[in-house]
Amino acid sequence: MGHLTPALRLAAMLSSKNCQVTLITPQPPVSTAESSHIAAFLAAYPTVNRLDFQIVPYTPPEPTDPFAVQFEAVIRSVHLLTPLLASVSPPLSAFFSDITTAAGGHQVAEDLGLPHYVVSLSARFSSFVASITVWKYDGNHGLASFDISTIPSPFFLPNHLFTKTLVSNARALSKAKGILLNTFHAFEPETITSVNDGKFIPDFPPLLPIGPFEPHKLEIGDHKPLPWLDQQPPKSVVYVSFGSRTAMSRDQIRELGKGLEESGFKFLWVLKAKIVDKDDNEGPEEIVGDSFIGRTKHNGLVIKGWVNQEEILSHPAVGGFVSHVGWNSVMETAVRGMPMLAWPLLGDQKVYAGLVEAVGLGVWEKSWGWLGERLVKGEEIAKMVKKVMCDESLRESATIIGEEGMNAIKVGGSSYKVLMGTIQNLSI
Ligand code: BUP
Repeated sequence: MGHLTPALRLAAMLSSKNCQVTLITPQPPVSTAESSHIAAFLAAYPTVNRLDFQIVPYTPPEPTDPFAVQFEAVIRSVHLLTPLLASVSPPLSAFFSDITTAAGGHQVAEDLGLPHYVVSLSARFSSFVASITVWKYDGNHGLASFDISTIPSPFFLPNHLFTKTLVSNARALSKAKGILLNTFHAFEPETITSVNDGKFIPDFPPLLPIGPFEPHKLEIGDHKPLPWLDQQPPKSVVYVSFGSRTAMSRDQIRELGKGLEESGFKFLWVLKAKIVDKDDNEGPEEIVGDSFIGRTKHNGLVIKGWVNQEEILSHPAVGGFVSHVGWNSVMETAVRGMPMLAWPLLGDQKVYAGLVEAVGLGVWEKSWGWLGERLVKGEEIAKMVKKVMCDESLRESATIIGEEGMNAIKVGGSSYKVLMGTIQNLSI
């Protein structure tokens, strides 16, 4: 969802600015969240063309993350896209692809003679990915201000499938016409300026910060926690969610429950227990226990399934967010000026946790490591939740970030100007 969501939002943003958008939808999808979002999106934006793309199934040599398998299947099937896209009417003027499929995307765009734009997340991680082409894998990563301990370990293994794919994507980045980012200048000023001034990688394409991406208005999710939130005092509730594919251990779930209870704050906890939502069939009581639900029923709400996160973050009762620091969540929190507690789960998320802490949007307890790496006890969690909810200077700095984010996307703001300039270039 962390890659589908920005793609759909970008499609909506372009469509609302009179661009004719064709959305390529790989078939079959992996998760229910994916298929329901695509269906709801196409219903809400009827002028967007849908182009189903039958991907060739891929069976990995050993069991692995179903989302990684899907990425691999898409990458392996990408050559089949060129003939499909060649017949789209009216003819395409540009091809946009996610950073995870940048190499294939570049090839398709080149075959069709189209400019290629890469859609990516943060400036920091995108430029970091680009830098791996000039790495020596000896710790010399070429980015002076980058905390090497936040770099995902597969990056140090050149023969790892993940790293090989990234290296080919990184090469494609430097050949793109531009790299569209769900970020804003004031959030990552140093990286954006140094890349765009050519100081980082000479002749690198422009980073185009056009975020925070506007939310799309899709009716998804069976859970409507808003009536419960409506009854809570302002900034009294901590929202807890670790993304759509967190398989947290039962022990950690128990400690998290203890921590929330001990913190004394009200909580809205969106619980996920399996990597793929289709397999996640247990009710919340079965996971956290009836006694927990009973004890906390006046202070907390535990729900399973998809919620409208942006609606929750916009609710006045919500005062802080405990998050796995997926980049979309970071931007959704930043633009609302809400403090967050970063608890990274995998991949690029330690990089984001570091950034969240450095800009003053939130706190990160590094000693917890990756979510699942060690059992973090309830009392440790309670302490950090209190910090996020009570630290006034953190709330002030987060508020300033929120104002900067809102300014970036309003008419005449930095992100607005970059988006309009990009659209103008498409019609040249
Ligand atoms: Br879960 C969940 N509702 O219930 P990130 C997520 N989201 O709106 P990452 C909901 O999905 P992944 C839910 O607002 C964000 O836009 C959320 O993206 C939305 O996480 C998106 O935060 C999740 O970048 O993706 O890890 O990249 O959740 O698929 O692991």
